[in-house]
Amino acid sequence: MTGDVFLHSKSQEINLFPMATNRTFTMIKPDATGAGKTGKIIDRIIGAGFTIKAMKWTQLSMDDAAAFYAVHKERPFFGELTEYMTSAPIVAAILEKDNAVADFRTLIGATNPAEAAPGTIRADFAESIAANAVHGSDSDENAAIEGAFFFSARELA
Ligand code: IDP
Ligand code: MG
Repeated sequence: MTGDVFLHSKSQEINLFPMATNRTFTMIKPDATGAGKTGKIIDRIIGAGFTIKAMKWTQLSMDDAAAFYAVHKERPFFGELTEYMTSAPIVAAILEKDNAVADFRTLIGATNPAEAAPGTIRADFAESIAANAVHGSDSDENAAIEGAFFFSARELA
């Protein structure tokens, strides 16, 4: 949203907010890693123009999942979500691209794969609204918070 603001001069353009919209955070979720879909999903992500800045294979503890999804703790599906997210390994990654947050949400499709547009990652790989293959940050602010949950400052540099 702020990424298109430029200062113009005779010889150059200076982006005033170079970090504003070019990073997002993703997880490949347990249904996808457990079903051997990780490579295909990473291919889709790279094919859509994202650059992987950092990536790790790890498994969430219950404390990790509860902290990561704290925003959803009052929702009826919170218990199901945290059980599911701890059930098998996940792949966490920082992705870079112009307009990363919005473009990645478009690439993955709607939360419920039954409603996800054809050709999106969730339409093609997700099992259900809970086990929906991938996470994608919903704002620049949350992308930064979520990335810092998994990666050190050195890994984010
Ligand atoms: P999002 O992942 O598309 O941003 P959110 O509403 O932020 O969707 O929900 C976070 C995650 O919680 C979803 O990706 C999905 O795994 C799970 N979830 C969302 N709604 C439901 C539901 O109605 N039943 C079970 N799990 C759900
Ligand atoms: Mg969300």
